Amino acid sequence: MIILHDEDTLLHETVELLGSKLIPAFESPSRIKAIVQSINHSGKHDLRTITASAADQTSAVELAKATHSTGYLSHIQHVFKQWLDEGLVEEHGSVLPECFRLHNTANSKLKPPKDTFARPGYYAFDMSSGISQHSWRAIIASANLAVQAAHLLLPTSPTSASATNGDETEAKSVLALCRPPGHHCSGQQAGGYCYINNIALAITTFRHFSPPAQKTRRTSNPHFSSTSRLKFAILDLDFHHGNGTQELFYGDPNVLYVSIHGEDEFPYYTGAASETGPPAPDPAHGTNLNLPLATGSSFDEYLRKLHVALQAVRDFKADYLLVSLGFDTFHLDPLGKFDIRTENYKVMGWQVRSALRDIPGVIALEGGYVVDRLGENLLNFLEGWEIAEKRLDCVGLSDGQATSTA
Ligand code: SP5
Ligand code: ZN
Repeated sequence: MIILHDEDTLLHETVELLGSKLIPAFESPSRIKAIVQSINHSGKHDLRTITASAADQTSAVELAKATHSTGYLSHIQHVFKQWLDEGLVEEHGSVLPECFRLHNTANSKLKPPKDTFARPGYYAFDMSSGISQHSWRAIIASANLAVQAAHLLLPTSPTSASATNGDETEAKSVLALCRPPGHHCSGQQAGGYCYINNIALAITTFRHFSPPAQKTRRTSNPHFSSTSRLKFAILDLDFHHGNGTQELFYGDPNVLYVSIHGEDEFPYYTGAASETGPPAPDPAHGTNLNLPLATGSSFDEYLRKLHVALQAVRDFKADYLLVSLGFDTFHLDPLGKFDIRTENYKVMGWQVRSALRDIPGVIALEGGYVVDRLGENLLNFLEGWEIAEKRLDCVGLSDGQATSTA
């Protein structure tokens, strides 16, 4: 597997509230360090450490404008310095929101508050989206990884990757070690550790850079001026519902969003099975599929939902697959509540890729907070994925039986 990593993603370091205590955020640089170390140690994958050039950064910001408002992006980029200059935060501190958007009858047209101190609450929906000194660099590096992953899968890409042994095969899937993650944020609100929706940027990249023959129909994204008839399927396997991704593509008939997530868990207000897209006869009706799963569920119960999800993705006949991959479904995760074990991820990876074998796929990392188990969980998922992709035989992966070892 080609795996993309950028060391700048380690620069974002913030805090969050646990009860009334401020603690280092669970979403920490050590997550990526642990994953990179495990990948290197395994010697199994084509890990490419890249650094976003100035042009890459500019391009990522331009692509992000199809997804996020310019006011929001500018806020995320500049708020730390503004707070620092006004003495509101210390050099090694974090910007956190105070007062959130207030829904009210009299003044429904909300605008950013004039007070710098109040603005983070306008551009966030929770308090786990703090901004530190170098967060912006990490956020852009993370987004760029998703963009570069998409570039590697484009049919005409000169960098379209051959395997490490130099054979002619084009890459079928690329994993982007995104950090910070992306699936909780949409237009102009950060939240759940997310600032830019990395998956959305990958989709915008496909739409923008695909050969002209594939770009004949106008997209439904009002911010995106190009045209495209490409279809995308997003499979969200993080423990939490990807409210941001759902929101971005809810009205888009060319993007299917499917998610398996903890029922009634964070982000609490989205993720119900009743959220199926705009009402018929809207063409986007039925292009959103939420599969909430009770907390405490076993891997067998998870697999039943996964089969429903994979059938929906197959039926959609997408040109590209995007996987939001979170390991907070792990049984020990501090923020997740499923009973999924390390060896189960091999089955999960196999199930996904064997059902969707021929669709070029970008996998973007989302959550997962048991730092010292992240590497092995990811390696298991990739092993199952590659067994399926290469059509190798492996006993036990098709029926979840590879669950009893280790
Ligand atoms: C990308 C991602 O996984 N974001 C998740 C952010 C979740 N943040 C809030 C979770 C609240 C859980 N309640 C605290 C339980 C402490 N044991
Ligand atoms: Zn999560």
